[in-house]
Amino acid sequence: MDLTRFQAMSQAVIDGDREAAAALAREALSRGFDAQAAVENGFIPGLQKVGSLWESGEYFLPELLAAAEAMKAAMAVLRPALEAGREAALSLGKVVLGTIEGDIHDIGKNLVGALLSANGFEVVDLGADVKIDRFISAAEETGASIIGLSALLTTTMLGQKRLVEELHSRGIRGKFKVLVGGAPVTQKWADDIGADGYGENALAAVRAAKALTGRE
Ligand code: B1M
Repeated sequence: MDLTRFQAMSQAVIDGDREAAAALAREALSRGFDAQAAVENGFIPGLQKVGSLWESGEYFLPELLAAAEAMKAAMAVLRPALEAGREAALSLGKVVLGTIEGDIHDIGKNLVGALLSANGFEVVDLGADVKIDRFISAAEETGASIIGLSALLTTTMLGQKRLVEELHSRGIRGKFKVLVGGAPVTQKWADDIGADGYGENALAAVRAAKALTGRE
């Protein structure tokens, strides 16, 4: 895909233009372009730019929301292609996934879910703003081997730490692997809180999940 198409994707998100974002996503698929490249080189850079415009005070909440909606419109078109190639028979195990309580950001989490799914994991997506107790009970109920926690706010990152502590205090820390990620999350943070894995992006999350299940 040429640079101008990626730039157009990015611009559609910056403009908060849902129709343009969806149309560009459809065009990419109809031309046989790689859905993941469209997300990572086209749409995500647009959202990153929106984040900078917000930080510098040029964008306000309505623009942030419109950008998120445009990103979601593109993802709705691309998601089936992102998940394609999944082999029904293959299951690397279950991952209970969600964004931590107090945090409604779910675009990155959805992307991680789509790629985990595409790579043979069964994903139990609890959504966003999920309480710690809900993560643990869903993992127990579904027999998941991994609990995946997304956090986009420096405040909600603390929820990842609390979940690990809660597993310890219930005496079930060894039962689940904890995978963490999200824009403010780092490998150091993951190590500090005693998480088992960290993904800087969705692909890294898949690699980490595979490593945690001994598949890589
Ligand atoms: Co908000 N927001 N937002 N926002 N928002 C950020 C995160 C912020 C960095 C913007 C900024 O100031 N530059 C800032 C946080 C600052 C901080 O905590 N230090 C911020 C803020 C402040 C807020 C509000 C508080 C604003 C307000 O109301 N005053 C509010 C919070 C509400 C709440 O949650 N309680 C808020 C609201 C929103 C919207 C609703 C408008 C919208 C979210 C819509 C939605 O998700 N449904 C929104 C958006 C869009 C953003 C930015 C611009 C983009 C986030 C995004 O989707 N990125 C963001 C700025 C930024 O991140 N640069 C910002 C694209 C996505 C693909 O990347 O989510 O990082 P990301 O996911 C990546 C990796 O992190 C990783 O893989 C993904 C794919 O590569 N990953 C994992 C993610 N989860 C993972 C889990 C894993 C492994 C990897 O394992 C389980």
